[in-house]
Amino acid sequence: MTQNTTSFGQAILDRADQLARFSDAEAGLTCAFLTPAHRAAQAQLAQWMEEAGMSVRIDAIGNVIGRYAADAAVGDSARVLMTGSHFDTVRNGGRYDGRLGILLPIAVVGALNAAGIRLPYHFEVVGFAEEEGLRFKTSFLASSVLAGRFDPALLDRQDVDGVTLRDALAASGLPGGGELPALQAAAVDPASLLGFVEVHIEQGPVLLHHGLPLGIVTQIAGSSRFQVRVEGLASHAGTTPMGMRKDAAAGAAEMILLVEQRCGEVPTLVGTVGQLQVPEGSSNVIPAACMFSMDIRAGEDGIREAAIADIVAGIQRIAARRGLTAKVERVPPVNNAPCARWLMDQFGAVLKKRGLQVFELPSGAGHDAMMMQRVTDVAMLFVRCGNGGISHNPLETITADDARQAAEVFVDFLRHFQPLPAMRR
Ligand code: HGY
Ligand code: MN
Ligand code: MN
Repeated sequence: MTQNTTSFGQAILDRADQLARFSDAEAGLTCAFLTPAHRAAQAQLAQWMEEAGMSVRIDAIGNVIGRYAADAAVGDSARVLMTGSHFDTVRNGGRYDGRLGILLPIAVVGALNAAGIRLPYHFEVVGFAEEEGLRFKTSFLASSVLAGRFDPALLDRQDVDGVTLRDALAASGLPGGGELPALQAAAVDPASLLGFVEVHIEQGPVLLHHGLPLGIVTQIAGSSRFQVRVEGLASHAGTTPMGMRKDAAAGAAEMILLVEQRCGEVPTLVGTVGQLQVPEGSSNVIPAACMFSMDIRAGEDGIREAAIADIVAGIQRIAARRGLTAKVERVPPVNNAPCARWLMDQFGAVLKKRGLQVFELPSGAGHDAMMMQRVTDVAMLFVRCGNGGISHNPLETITADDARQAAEVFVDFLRHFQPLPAMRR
């Protein structure tokens, strides 16, 4: 296949720039689920997929799914190799997190189509509508629908303006109008899948430090998220003696330090409090309430669960000692997801053939592949992250040459892809 390789990588980066213009905020890139910017990004992706030669559908949660149909000679028996990643972002995020894993396969399909090459299987590219949880404090909302793992309780979850997920979907004009049966019917039939592969920026410094453009992911670290509400008693900041206070914010501060201390005890364990609020607080009133998020992750589920048990018990101990109450609400956890050796090896064979080092590394970040791993085998190709490996930050970057190499590896992978003879599920 001939392709203009110099422009291949730059074209992908240019599209990431174009997509980043659809933002909820004037400065930087914020693309939360079902905002006008999000709908514009969705429409743009659908257009690019069609131009690349795919037929496009949009499902009940807003996923954009492009299909590059199998070679007609394969007939009705063709199954689907799926790829994709998310197009929502964190607040003031980077332009490659998630999006690279949609834009790169679209470019790859465009090149295959231009060269008149069809694959012996259907190849589907999914733009997942929501992964980061920014608006409804969920995680993997869109891939959970596709994987048939949608939690109906999430329909009642509210955004900061009190709009429920159910109402947001009903107002969106998406097929199914937010009705549960439509969300359930959007699940893919696992028997139709050959596997799921995701290209993603590494979001860390490992490939950069090793001087390598690409890496193959071994497993994706499990994660648990919580919302904690601490309640105390509002009283006068000038007249209440220090020993007589029920200060919810001071209690929360001690709890946050506990998260830091406990998660610092084990190398692969990490814990983050990324949101912290004193609702309706005043500078001269002792805080009656304090709310914070917790995100706890580890490469092993047992290590994560042990830390959570200690932290939740510690939160209750701190609350009791201070005369406070603490309510800990847990978002359904996502367990550690191993990648499939047979798929990893097919990526490895391509890297080797192309003279690239076969380098394997675990992912500390969560990805849509974790949810898809519940219904099919998955693999991930990581692309080097520049600027010291920073991500969830506007400084996140990749080079055009690394994007080119990733796209070429992906083309090679697709053209030599061998399905597993007997699917494991
Ligand atoms: O939070 C994560 O790991 C991912 O970026 N959603
Ligand atoms: Mn992210
Ligand atoms: Mn991501």
